[in-house]
Amino acid sequence: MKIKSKVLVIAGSDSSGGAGIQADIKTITALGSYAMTAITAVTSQNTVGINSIIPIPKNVISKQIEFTSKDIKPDAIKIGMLHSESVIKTVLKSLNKIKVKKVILDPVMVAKGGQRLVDKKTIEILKKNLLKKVTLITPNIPEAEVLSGITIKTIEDMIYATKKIHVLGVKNVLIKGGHLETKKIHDVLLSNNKIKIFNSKKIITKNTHGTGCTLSSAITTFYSCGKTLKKSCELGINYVNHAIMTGPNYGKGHGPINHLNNIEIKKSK
Ligand code: PXL
Repeated sequence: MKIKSKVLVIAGSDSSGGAGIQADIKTITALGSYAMTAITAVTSQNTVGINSIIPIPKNVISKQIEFTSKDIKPDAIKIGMLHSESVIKTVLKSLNKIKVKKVILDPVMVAKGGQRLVDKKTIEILKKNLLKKVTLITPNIPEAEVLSGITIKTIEDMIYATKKIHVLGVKNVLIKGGHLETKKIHDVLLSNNKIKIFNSKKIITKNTHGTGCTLSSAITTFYSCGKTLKKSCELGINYVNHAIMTGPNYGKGHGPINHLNNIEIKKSK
């Protein structure tokens, strides 16, 4: 298979392999592109919870981004967990230097088990400074509530929240509807001042660890290959739905999904 594009991921490491940088690399690779990484923090975790988060020093984060990109220029960047104000400022400086146009931000704030991954001040800096540099942001409902300042209970609320977040300076907004108590799942995209709603079947499972990381990486990969943002979202959502449906059911808590669902592996005899 010929490699289709190059994607740089700026995110945290998840030792359990289901979320974070590990999910990002698997997704980008499964979809046929080349993954590069800048690790912001190292978490020790399993499917039940997080044991520790160790930050990577600022200068090491900026070196990973700048030194890597100087040699192999990414077609697009996916940003995941930025756990502190200083990490956001560091990433911003590096983004300004490497000048990559396609930047997708998954504003990771809370882990699947409910544990907070970033503090309040970090969220303020993200809103004030980072959003302007981003092509698309992909919050889930709790993250969209924090960013928009409104309570989200319905699809109409989701649409309103996309507009509130757009006003903060980010060009395109995809709010993921998985947390709402609707019959189907509705993901709402605001792009070019138009609303598009993607409807998916709800899959009843506790194994959804890393769905957010996986979706944003899938969207980034499709987008890096030249697809439109709308098409990239549609294809990304489809990929994650299949990954959930074919999940391996590992671990005692929120297990991982199947990142390889896009690949037909031929069995050798
Ligand atoms: O899924 C959010 C997420 C992102 N990044 C890292 C994580 C998690 C959740 O566990 O550990 C590193």
